[in-house]
Amino acid sequence: MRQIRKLFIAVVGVLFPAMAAAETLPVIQNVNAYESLSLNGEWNYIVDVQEEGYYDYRMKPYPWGFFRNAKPQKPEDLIEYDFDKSPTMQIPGDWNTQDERLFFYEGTVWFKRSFDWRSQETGVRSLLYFGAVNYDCRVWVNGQEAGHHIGGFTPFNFDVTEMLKEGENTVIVKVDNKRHAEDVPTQIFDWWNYGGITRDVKLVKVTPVYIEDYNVQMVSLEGRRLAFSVRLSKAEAGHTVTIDIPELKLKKAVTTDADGKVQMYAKFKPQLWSPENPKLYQVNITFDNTTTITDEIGFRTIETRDKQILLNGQTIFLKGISIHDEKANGGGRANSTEDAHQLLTWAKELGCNFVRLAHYPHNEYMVREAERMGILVWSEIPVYWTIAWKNPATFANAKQQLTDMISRDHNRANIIIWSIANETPHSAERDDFLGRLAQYARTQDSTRLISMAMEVTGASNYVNRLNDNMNKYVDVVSFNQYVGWYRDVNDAPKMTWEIPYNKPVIISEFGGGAKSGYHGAKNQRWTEEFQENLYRENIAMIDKIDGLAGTTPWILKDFRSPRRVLPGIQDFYNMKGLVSDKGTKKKAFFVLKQWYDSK
Ligand code: GCB
Repeated sequence: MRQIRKLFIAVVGVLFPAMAAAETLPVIQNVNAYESLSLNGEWNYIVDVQEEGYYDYRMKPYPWGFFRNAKPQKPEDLIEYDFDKSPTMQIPGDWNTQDERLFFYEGTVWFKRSFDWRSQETGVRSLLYFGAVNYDCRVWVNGQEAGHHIGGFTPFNFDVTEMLKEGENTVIVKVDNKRHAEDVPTQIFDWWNYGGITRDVKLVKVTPVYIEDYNVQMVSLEGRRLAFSVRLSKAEAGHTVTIDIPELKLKKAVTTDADGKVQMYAKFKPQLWSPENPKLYQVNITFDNTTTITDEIGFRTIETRDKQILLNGQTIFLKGISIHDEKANGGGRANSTEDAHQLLTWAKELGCNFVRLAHYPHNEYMVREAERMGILVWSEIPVYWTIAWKNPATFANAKQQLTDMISRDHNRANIIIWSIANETPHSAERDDFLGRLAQYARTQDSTRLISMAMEVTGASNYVNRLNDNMNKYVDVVSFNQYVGWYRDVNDAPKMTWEIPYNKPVIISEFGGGAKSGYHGAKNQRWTEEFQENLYRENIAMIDKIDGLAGTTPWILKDFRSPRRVLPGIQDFYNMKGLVSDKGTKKKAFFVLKQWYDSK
């Protein structure tokens, strides 16, 4: 099938290069383990408010778009753009913080980068990999369309082998971050819609058949059994895959079946990964005795028993905090180990053993750094607020983002919860959408817990009841509540909480805003004292909730949001951070820390 498709691409590519899309392949597991050419760095860009680089004046896609990277050939030629004379910005990076004209911009920007490439070996294939591009992107290599991707926070790769040539090559990417009601996330959301190529770009060298995905996991605590599985990029029998964990003196070779898969079990006795001992083992996986990829993998179990969460068979209280994938100091989208380390160090100082990476999959450095630092993770997709529940394309989009989130991170020991939604309004269509999504999540990963951030409905002023049909699909019941901010703080002592399910409970959000350095009485909104009091009252209130297994208050750091317009206070920041955007700790930070330290 792939051969026929390749032929089709080649023929169409010759006749009409811009229309010949390459194959969109499943995301390659552990991309950083492969030899690759980084395409990070300076890219030229053109802001295209009316998308004239893609649509003609009748709004039809046309073959003379900017992706041709045309240059005048004769003096009289009319070419009204020039990538090489256009400004540059750093990739990965959002455009909002790199060009002040683009701070609020939501629309299309074109990017171009040239690079030198030589085909040193025959039979080597090249995958063009993007860590994430927000939101809708089309990619061309040397004028041929490599592919189209939607979704702003998950990786994707195209096979561009047939499009490359010796010497100079050019990649052009059209990125559009306009919001639409049918998208995931939808039109409204409370964070900055950073546009652009926000994560790493690379050309990855793979063998003609390669390991597309592998899974290395401990399946049972008592028996300590290792489960190892592999899926090749092609359904081909007879390939040898070797797993080697030198520190455990475990080495086994297995042969793929006709589906290009292997599944193997072995007894082993690893030290267990935990927040106190975030032990990772070097794991080498070799394909056909030629290519070896190396990963760092931890082994642990996660399960629930009645209202408890058990890590490695022991009850754990999840001392968490919510985090957005945003750098400090107004720096825009995060995308490095340094960015991750900064945010996670604050979380550690707060006494956390857990973080909620809201409201979309964060960059891979964040997850890996948290794993090294012994921090457990809740990871989620941006099914947030008013999604177009009835639209099958919206469901397919959410499902693809869920697939890609799980594909990228299913070997991370620290991820214990996949969350499928946040604060969604109840309806039959929503129940159908989320029910199917939750069931699908289990088919992709049966070893982790499933949750979603729900909302309580008020039975009366002071009685809060969780009554959500989705409870049957989740392992952990989570909900957001804003007593003290959107509701009166003085009511906190009178509140009761009814959660009629025999499952652990996480308060996935609570909190309120304060401007760092602004002081006053505890009833003076926006002061640090107001936030401090709110935290005191909330902690006293939620500590009594039956089955409370953890919290992830909202939020670690003030973050940018276009919904937060109050001059002099918000100035386009959501101020609910426990640290300011500059990293200054607010008074409430120490209230939460004290509670966590006592737990
Ligand atoms: C919420 C949302 C979160 C908002 C927060 C707020 O419930 O889940 O994304 O930022 O409230 O600050 O209002």
